[in-house]
Amino acid sequence: MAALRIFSYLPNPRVWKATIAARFCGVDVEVRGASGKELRDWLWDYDARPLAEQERAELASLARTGRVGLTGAQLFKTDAFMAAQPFGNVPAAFGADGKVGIFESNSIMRAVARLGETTFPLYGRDAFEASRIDSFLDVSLVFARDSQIYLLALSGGTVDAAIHARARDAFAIYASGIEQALSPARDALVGNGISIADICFAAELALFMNEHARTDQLRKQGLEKILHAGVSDQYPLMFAHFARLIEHAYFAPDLKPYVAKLSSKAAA
Ligand SMILES: N[C@@H](CCC(=O)N[C@@H](CS)C(=O)NCC(=O)O)C(=O)O
Repeated sequence: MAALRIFSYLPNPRVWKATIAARFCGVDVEVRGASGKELRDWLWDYDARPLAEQERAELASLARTGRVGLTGAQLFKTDAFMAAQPFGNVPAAFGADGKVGIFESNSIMRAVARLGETTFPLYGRDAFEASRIDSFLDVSLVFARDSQIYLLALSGGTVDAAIHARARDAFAIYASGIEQALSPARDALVGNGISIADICFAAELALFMNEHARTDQLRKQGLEKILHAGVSDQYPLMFAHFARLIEHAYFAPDLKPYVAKLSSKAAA
């Protein structure tokens, strides 16, 4: 039985924070899920599974209205799911018995790092390194919040100048800090080796690249791309670090095809 089970819409770079960490640490992680659209017809539970039409009718009392991403959708979340996952979000992770729920993708990734700490020190070598890693995870979540609002508005056709400006500023603050942390020529955000700070960074930047797939929305609103053609010259160390991480054997299986697909949309 896997040490951790994760349920989510797929593909989802936030789930890959955990699967990349799992490769470093030799932790067995099981991922269950389907596209966001299909998850509307799934039972949201430790034992998550697709529901047949008749089952959906029988379980109508479980239906809860989605609020983030799956806004307005009727989602079949069991009481046990809500007990383990009080915010009702995905990715949703569970310990092996399904009783302990872990939510927030950064915390799910931390769980993997802790489970595999004797194999690889992904969560730092001492209290100070671990806390500095937490600092990067915290700033990444602040960026991720504005990034999520922006990407959902882009995919939902509701982006406006205010949402765009907030995401642009959030990206500039995040990217400047990452650039500074990598100066003058560092190849990891904390200490001397890859940590979950680097994994989180790579996953969040990959997710943000979904902007490339929504240029028509931006054009309609007369807005500029945040990841415009010259952005890698503004943050050269950050983009070089990203490029290195994407090629890494433990990152590549998840992130490389995803980033390649979005990069090709940027080029188009
Ligand atoms: N910051 C969270 C984001 C989780 C999140 O917002 N998930 C949304 C989908 S993008 C969700 O599960 N929505 C379900 C609902 O609204 O009921 C993380 O990194 O895990």
